[in-house]
Amino acid sequence: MSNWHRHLPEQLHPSEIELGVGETLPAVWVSNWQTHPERNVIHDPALGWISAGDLLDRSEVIARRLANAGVELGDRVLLSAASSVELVAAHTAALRLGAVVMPTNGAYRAEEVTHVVSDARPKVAIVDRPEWSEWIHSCDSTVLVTSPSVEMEEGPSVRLDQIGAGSSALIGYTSGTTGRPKGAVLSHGNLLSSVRALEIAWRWQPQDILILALPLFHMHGLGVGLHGSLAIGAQAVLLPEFEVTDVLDSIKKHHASMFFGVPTMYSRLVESSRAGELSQLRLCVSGSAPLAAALHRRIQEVSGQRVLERYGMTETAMLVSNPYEGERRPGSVGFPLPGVEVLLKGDPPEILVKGPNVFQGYWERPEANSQAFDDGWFRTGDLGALDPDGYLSIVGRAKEMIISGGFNVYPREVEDVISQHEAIRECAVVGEPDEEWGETVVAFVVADRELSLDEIKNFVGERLAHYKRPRRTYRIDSMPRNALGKVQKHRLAEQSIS
Ligand code: MLC
Ligand code: AMP
Repeated sequence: MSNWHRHLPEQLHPSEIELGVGETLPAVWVSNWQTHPERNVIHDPALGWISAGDLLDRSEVIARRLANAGVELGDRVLLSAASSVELVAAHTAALRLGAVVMPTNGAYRAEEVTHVVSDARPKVAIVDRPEWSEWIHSCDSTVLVTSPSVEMEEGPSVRLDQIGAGSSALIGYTSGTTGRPKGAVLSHGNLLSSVRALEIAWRWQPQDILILALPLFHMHGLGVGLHGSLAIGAQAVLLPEFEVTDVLDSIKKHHASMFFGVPTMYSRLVESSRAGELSQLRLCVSGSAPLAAALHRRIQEVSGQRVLERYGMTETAMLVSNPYEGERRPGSVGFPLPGVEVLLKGDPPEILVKGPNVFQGYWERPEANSQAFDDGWFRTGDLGALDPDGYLSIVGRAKEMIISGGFNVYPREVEDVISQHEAIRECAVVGEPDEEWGETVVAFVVADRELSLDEIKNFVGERLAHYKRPRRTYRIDSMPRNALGKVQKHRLAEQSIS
């Protein structure tokens, strides 16, 4: 299934689509910056607007510092910080140097940080949390740890923008059934083709101003929001935290035209008495988790906005989107984006994809790679259904994963941690539907003694990112198991709870 024409403006034929797969992100960005150095590109609350010329200079200076520190083509650079102009300059500098950026969630705790560091062995880590330095050095003392301003010695000028479209750009960590995050390697061609497809499908223009309150360490904020704005030569207003008032104030102040968010953000926005101010935007996009049809309708009621829901993944960037023109169907994710092909296979039908956006494979995981692909098609682990007129809906997941507020939680990872608690004999973690978070993490435990929720929450919170902590815990007498001894998660709710 492709149906790309559903995304195209009337005058554009599918054969004329140019996804720029032969180019790299920095080549496109630098060309924009050099053409219009006076244009404002990024705004952050501390520095205000910075111009394209300024970003060009900043990225060059930081690239020189990274090179002087020994970063070479193909070396990894870990990046984890609140959104800022400095972070953008560091990110663009690393890519211009040909390094591979590892965007890393700032909520990670010691074990999560050491896992990604020992897995991908970055040469430099650019982080804004002081405790990370010790965590990183505990597993690799050779990593140079620095802050987002990259205060390091400059060194002579270096050759930048030398890489090709097939070169790796990002390693995005994402789990899977094993519970240990794997690095998804995306090339410049993968990321640029996805942005170009969105440019066409969403009519993204240089005059657009995006309010970007998503963190810059995941595909949504980074691969869509930031990379898209820079490639199109548009503007992005960075908000280091999501606050309803800040988002609405920024829309007004900057005469913004777009907002991208996860469903939890929209559920908070509609609660505001000022939600009607969203009507000022040209486009509101939702993704990373299912947008409930009722919330989709509620947003339209209070603001007139028909939110455009789209579907993506770390491994594939953006895949499927509702159309800009025509019906944006609540509960559906729409049609494959230009360049992307989708196939439903198996029973229940799993969504498989092919296209220039599909990643290069998992970092140093040949076995995971062979399981991830089926005859050249990438297996998303999501279950799909097609409406008779071609709209795709995500109806479930073949993979065991909870999406809470747009962040993925893998039950196995949380179970492994809870099981280490001295009083817990067995545990099972599941997702429960939740109006604000979409799903929320819930733990069922068989324990030797009475345990408070806080005890388990804190135990997990010390070892894993805050969003992986259970919000509810039930103590049960025994785990429901099948004849083979496997825990039957669907029967957990029936257990007598003490
Ligand atoms: C924060 N908390 C969460 C949480 N975020 N708990 C569960 N799930 C989450 N996602 C916790 C806090 O630690 C705190 O706990 C409590 O909830 C309330 O915090 P808050 O201040 O209200 O939360 P806030 O910081 O405002 O965060 C909410 C949020 C954030 C929605 C802004 O979660 C967020 O930025 N989500 C976006 C995730 C994202 O970018 N996903 C893209 C993945 S890419 P306590 O105990 O202290 O009260 C992808 C591909 C694709 O999926 O298709 O895009
Ligand atoms: P991640 O691994 O963080 O990139 O998350 C990717 C997963 O998020 C997908 O496999 C889907 O399960 C889910 N996802 C992304 N967008 C949507 C959406 N619009 N509706 C439902 N699920 C989504």
